[in-house]
Amino acid sequence: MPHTIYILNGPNLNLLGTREPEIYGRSTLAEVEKLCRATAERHSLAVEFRQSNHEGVIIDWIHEARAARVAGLVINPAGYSHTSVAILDALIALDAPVVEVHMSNIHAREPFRRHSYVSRAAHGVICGFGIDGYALAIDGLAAMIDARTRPAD
Ligand code: CA2
Repeated sequence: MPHTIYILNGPNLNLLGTREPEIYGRSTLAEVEKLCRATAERHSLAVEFRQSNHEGVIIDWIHEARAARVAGLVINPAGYSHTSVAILDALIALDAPVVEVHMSNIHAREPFRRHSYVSRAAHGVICGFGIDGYALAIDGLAAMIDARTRPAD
């Protein structure tokens, strides 16, 4: 059975490719999903790829990932990065590596975007690489999963 990773996307990311191309590029979320599936396949990882505009739904999916004992999780919490202690708490309860991804460089934007509550629960954070950040996040997560599951010698 392949290891499964969850890739969760927060509010408004369903609109990707339709607005603000100078910040987020022209790719759609469907194209991001395709990139994620191709990247995960190279690491023999199965993918659950989801997007929601609702904080509670995202929290329920993190609980679902916990119950399913997923190998790891990639999350772009979008606007909730900067507001959600509840998503942070759900991620803290997940016993698997978490990589937070942002397409834009949040540190070079408005001051309110420079802090992410979610980062406290993240094993790695990637920002500023556009949608390629998702592929980088999966590569990094795969290395973390390998390190955790490799038998000790
Ligand atoms: O850079 C990122 O990936 C963000 O997580 C994107 C969020 C933003 O609130 C974060 O500060 C940084 C925004 C997601 C909404 O994306 C849209 C893209 C195109 C059109 C409309 C929304």
